[in-house]
Amino acid sequence: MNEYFRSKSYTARLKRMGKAKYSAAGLFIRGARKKTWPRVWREAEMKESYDVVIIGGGIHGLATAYYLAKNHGITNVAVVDKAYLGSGGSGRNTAIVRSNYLTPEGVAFYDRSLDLYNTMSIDLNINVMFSERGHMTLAHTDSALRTMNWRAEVNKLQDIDSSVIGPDEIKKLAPSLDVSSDSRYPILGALYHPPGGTIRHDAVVWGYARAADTLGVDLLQKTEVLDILCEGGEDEHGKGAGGKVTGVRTSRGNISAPIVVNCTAGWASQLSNMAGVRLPITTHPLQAAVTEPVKTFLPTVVVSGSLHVYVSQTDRGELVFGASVDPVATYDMRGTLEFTEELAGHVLELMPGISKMRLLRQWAGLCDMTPDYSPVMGPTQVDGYFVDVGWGTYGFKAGPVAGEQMAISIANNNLPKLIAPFDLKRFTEGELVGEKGAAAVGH
Ligand code: PYC
Repeated sequence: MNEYFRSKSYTARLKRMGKAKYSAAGLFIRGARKKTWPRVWREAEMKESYDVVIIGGGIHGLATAYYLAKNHGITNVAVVDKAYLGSGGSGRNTAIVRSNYLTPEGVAFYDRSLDLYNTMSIDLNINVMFSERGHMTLAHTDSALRTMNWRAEVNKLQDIDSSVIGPDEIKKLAPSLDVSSDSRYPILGALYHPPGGTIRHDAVVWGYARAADTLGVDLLQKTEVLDILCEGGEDEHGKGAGGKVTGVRTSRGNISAPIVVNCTAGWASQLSNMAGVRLPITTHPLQAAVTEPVKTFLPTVVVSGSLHVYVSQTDRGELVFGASVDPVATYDMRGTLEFTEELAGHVLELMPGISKMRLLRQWAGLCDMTPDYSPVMGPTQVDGYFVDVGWGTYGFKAGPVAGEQMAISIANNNLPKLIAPFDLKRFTEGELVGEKGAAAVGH
């Protein structure tokens, strides 16, 4: 367990907040006596109508439900998921958080998410294992270094701790990296972002789910949305611009609701078509892999955009790797040998010393890519139909702020300042928010 959660200050803080803490001894005794664990959330009965139906039981959907209930008192809410909570991108990402983006809009947005991640263990009373271990994006070319300098300047203007460092400092922060000038892709410098790090992604899902459930939100798993019901819209089915949402048709029956929120990843555009709202999204798999556990040797998150790889070491000692999205748009999530070979080759160019480590397994998730690598958020041309989609490879780190801001948007039927730049209209009005340069890897 993280030192912080054993500390007196953590216990005192929980006491002040009237929250209980399971001690390690308590957990052991409970296990030894084979006491059954209480359910973490209810098996809710599906009602015929709700004030808000949220599609997608990942971090975004659950966070939106939680903040609707907690900050706006809107509790007659259902979160529906075709599988189990966290079964999509929320359980398939590489758990990296950071706010060192390229545009001022992106920096402000993702930094609010880091704020929320920072206090999440206390706010949700669950150890999300936030490890603020620092995040380093390597530059191997002059043009990459120029982009790192650009990002550092944009970041500093918003008070984000982010700067460009040279090979000596890089070596101190991550001694296993080969910073010699005769390597195949010499490391010229790096964008270093101390507040970045990793978090246990499942714990974030469970924390939001439990908190939303406690506030009265119904979590409906194995409930697939087959149609979004609308009336008054421009097409022959009453969908599209000018219409309004009336509910959803699910695999377990119809639910009526004046507000439906699409918080999905992977199938966001197909779901949106059901409301007659077309999204500029193509869907690509993103593959990741994990090694056997070894003693801790990599203290920071390391990213190389040019070598298409990012890597961090978990608390258990495994290395978790990811790459860029697969080049072909598809919903297929099978791993490929090309990915493994390319990944292994590039990782060894960065850290030749780990050549004996064995890869344990690989997996893939689906990324909904937009033309400018920024999300699409807020109300749409169909009254009552909201979207929180198009996250590309940035979805996990944005979950808390997306939930918080979507809740404001839904409660007030407006577009709060922090997400106004991500309005769907930007694609017709030419106001793109280009975040490709902040991607962990070149896509
Ligand atoms: O943008 O930091 C990132 C990232 C890591 C994995 C996927 N995207």
